[in-house]
Amino acid sequence: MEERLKQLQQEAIGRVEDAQALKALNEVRVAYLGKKGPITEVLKGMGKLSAEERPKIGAMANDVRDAIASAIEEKQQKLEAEAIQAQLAEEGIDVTLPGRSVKAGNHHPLTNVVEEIENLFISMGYKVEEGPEVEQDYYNFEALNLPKGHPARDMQDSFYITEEILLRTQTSPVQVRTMERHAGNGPVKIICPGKVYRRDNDDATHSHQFMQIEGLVVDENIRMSDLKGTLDIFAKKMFGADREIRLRPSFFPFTEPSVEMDLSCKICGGKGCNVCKATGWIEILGAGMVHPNVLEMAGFDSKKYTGFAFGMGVERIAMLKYGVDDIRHFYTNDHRFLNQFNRSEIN
Ligand code: 2NL
Repeated sequence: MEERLKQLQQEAIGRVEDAQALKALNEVRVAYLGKKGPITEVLKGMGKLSAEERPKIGAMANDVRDAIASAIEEKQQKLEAEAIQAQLAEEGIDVTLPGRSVKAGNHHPLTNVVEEIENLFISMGYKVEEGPEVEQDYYNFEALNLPKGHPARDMQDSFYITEEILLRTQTSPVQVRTMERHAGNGPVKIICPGKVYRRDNDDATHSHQFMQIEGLVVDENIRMSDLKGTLDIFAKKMFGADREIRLRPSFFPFTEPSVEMDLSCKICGGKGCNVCKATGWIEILGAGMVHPNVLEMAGFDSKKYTGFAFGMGVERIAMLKYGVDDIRHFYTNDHRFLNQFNRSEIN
């Protein structure tokens, strides 16, 4: 019996030493110290022993069990410590590695141009007004002297939602709504930036959705010379003090007289090149004196009040300012394009 116990102790401790993982160690515990294990077996067989042998063997069996248990306990602590070390080594962070740079976004070039134009007019006392993109036929057309059936409001050219509701084709409805709010009292001095929509096939110079900025001044004694002076300041501040403007007669249903404004070409200095098509002038916006019908429909007395208005496509202005050759660059979100317009580098 003594021999058997010594042998068990040796065997168990050998297996504890061999165990390389907590799972294997637990198997050793179950095998030697479990209810069906050999030590329990020995203790069960004590009844057959003589009275003097019994306490000796009993004490020895307890010692063997304690020795195995403490060997297991010791090994378990060692394996657990090793497991933590291994995990730490694997999850370790090398704080000496160089960091990954976080790419900061920047403002879209159209946002930059809109804000630049806004600030320019704010400095001349204008207020910025915005309004709905889904608009009533009345505000988009009728109130602008474009009655139903007018050839300039072809159904084919607009995105209609119902007979009376459409996506605005210009930002003028915002100006009409603002004039209505003034209830016949001047002055009105506003610019209206925003998205507009036209049924058109997209190409290098056309987009079915684009941005427009319109300006409107209504007061007593507003004259064509006020319009010309305002546009001249705008052109020089936006494109450089060396630029000239020229006004050509044109037609819009909502202004009378109507003009188109050209900017002197910087590329050829007026001699004639590709961009100005050998004329020395580049067309950049439309304008005119507000049509009396438009003033009257919005509640203004056209004998007392006069006004001027102008409208420009923001993309066209941005293309001329930065030499962009395709309007679609503004909408396709190619970072190689967008990253060239970092605001801190432009302003
Ligand atoms: C263009 C021309 C223009 C206006 C817009 C306007 C607004 C009111 C009354 C009268 Cl409420 N006129 N706006 C006037 C002339 C031209 O836009 O080529 N835009 C891209």
